[in-house]
Amino acid sequence: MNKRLIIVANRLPVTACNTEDGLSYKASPGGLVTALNSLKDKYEQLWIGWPGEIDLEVNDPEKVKNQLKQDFSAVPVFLNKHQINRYYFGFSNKVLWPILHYLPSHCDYDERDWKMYKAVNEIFAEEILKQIDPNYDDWIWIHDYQLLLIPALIREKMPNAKIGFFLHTPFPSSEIFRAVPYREELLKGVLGASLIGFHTYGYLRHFRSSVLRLLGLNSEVNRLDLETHSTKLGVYPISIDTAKIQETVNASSQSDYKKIVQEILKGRKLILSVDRLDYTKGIANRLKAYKKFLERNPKYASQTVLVQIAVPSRTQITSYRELKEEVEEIVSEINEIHEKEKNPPIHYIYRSLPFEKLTAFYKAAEICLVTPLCDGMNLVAKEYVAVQKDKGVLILSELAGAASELGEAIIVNPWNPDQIADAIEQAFNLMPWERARRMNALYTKVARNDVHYWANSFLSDLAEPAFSQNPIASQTQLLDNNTMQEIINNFKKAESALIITDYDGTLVEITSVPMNARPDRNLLNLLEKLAEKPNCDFMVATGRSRPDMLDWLGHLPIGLSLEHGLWIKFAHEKEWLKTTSEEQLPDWYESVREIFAKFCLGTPGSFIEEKETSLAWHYRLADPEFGNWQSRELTLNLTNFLANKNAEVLAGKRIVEVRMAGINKGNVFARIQQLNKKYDFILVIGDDSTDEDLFSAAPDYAYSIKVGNSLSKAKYRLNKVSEVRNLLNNLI
Ligand code: GDG
Repeated sequence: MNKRLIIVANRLPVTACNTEDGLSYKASPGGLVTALNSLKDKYEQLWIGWPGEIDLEVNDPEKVKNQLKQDFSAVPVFLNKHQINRYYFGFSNKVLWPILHYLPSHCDYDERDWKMYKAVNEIFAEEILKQIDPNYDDWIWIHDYQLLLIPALIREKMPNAKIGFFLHTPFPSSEIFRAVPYREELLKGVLGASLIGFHTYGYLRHFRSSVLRLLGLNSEVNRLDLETHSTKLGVYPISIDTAKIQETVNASSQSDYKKIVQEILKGRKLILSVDRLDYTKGIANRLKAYKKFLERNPKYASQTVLVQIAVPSRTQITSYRELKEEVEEIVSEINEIHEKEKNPPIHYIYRSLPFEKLTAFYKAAEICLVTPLCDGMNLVAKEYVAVQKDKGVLILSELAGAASELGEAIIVNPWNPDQIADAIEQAFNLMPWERARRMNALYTKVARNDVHYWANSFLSDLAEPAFSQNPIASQTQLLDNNTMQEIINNFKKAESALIITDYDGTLVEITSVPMNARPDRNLLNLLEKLAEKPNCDFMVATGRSRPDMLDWLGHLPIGLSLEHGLWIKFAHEKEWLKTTSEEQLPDWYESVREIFAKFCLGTPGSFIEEKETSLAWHYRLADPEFGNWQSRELTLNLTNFLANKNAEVLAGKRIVEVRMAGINKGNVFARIQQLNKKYDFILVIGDDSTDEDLFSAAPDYAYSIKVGNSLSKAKYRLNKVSEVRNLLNNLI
């Protein structure tokens, strides 16, 4: 089957323009199109996105669709002005964009924008599903922050789809990201992907931390295991088409542009800045720093010119219009200060130039000044390097993703005008060999990690099935429908069956406060029905204390194994069996309680649960990362302290527990032997590490089921509590 790449982005690679002769199409700017064009030989492609504003009363949508499909392999998602205003200018650019760039002061949240963001993501998802063709091996690659909800929408309908997602912006610290309304929904949306790509490891790290803090999901550095699938996480710094840029530099048209640039320079040295006019790009800060540089070095006012190319962007948004005014005021102010000079020291261009002309500016610039306050990557920095090859100096903000790769640039803090002014001075004074050394090193990196490398490395990681990196999931098979049916049939024909299930995380969801995990009405009904089955012994096996469980389940005619097998009683037994003859509290009990108490003080939110012969330290309510560290520290402390004592340390789900050695959930099988009970059907189900003892002690013919994705000795796996309840419901 042929592979096909379905590329989904807010904008199609071509934008519709209304001309007197009807619609025409021009290439949308940006490196993504170039990047993916280079893959055309390898993969057939289909683009899905917004084609720009098209009046569908004047233009027949079917005709537009056919033309886009035929000429550009593109499928339009038609959006009207109202939809674009709320989804794109509204939620995407007035909420997500500023927060993703650490500038929440630019946020302007309107509930209606969020609703439209959701609705438009759904429209995109529907279009993608419509385009899926069973004759192809379709891979879906979704781009950027405007479309965060799509991966989960597709996953819901196509559980095995190959979905890639690439974020072109930064991903900020969880402390900032938590300010996004509906942040959980957005995270869950993007986690529908099989692979999520970021420009830098820093962004990936922040994403993991948000997922942990806001959704409570732990992840590996490169993978996150969810109930329905695994999502890989990776770092793919986007780049440029270096070879193509070199072609442009060598093209004959360059000489005309060179002349135009020389007319602006009039023999002066060029400092170049190129940005979309966006508050993240630090244009005002940079101009103020240039003002400082001129104050300190007045002679440069006649010898240099700063060309600021500002490409109009998102002009519908007030803060962008205000920024334009602010920048223009600073430019006039600086030029007025130096009015006695023949030519003003800042040349401001507010429009988009043909790329060939931009290249002529890159070529002529002695310095390229790239000082965003925050930037996912910044391709301008890389383009300058590609054009210069062995000359020129790049001054680069440490807050651009590109800084993590381009260390040979002069790196500055964009918030510090003195540092930028110093960097300009330093750049002008660098020895020629030092300039060449830095630029050569930069060029080697940019040429090697070009945009083709970027796209190929993302797609080759997407090609790997997520589960292949997940040894856990592959050992324990997902319980499929056939096995489920087999279990049901064998249970029904069994003469004597035994079912043992864990409680928290198996029959009920884990709650942050353990006492909130009371059984609900449905569960009590289910357990009652199972208890009524004449051919079945049903038992709940839990680490919980006797008082808790007697209060919650004591009235039911079911078996109970409590405190990890310390207390065992089958349904029709009168007496509890205590699996130890010790009557006293264990000798380590008081000391362990003291150690736990010390950790409680040092770990806000954690607390101790005391049971008859065991103690548990819970950290579900503590900061998840800090709680994890502290639990490791505590486990280490306890293991040393208990080395020659009759005790075991268990690290479970957000819990560290100390119990008497040799007492575990598996003890129930020894009791079964003592009682000489014989079963021809056994089913054991659990989610936590303490349930592994149950799985190991069960006879070979037993069905064992792990709930969740972590490593297990169980034969089968179910994803969630509701699936366990569904299986049990099928048995009654
Ligand atoms: C987003 C992220 C990330 C600029 N002026 C003209 C022109 N440009 C082209 C440049 C460059 C592109 O626009 C700008 O790319 P950047 O990366 O600098 O910035 P964003 O537009 O904010 O892009 C960014 C990027 O996505 C990719 O993931 O790096 O962090 O914010 O290619 O050449 N092109 C033409 N005329 C101009 O006047 N033709």
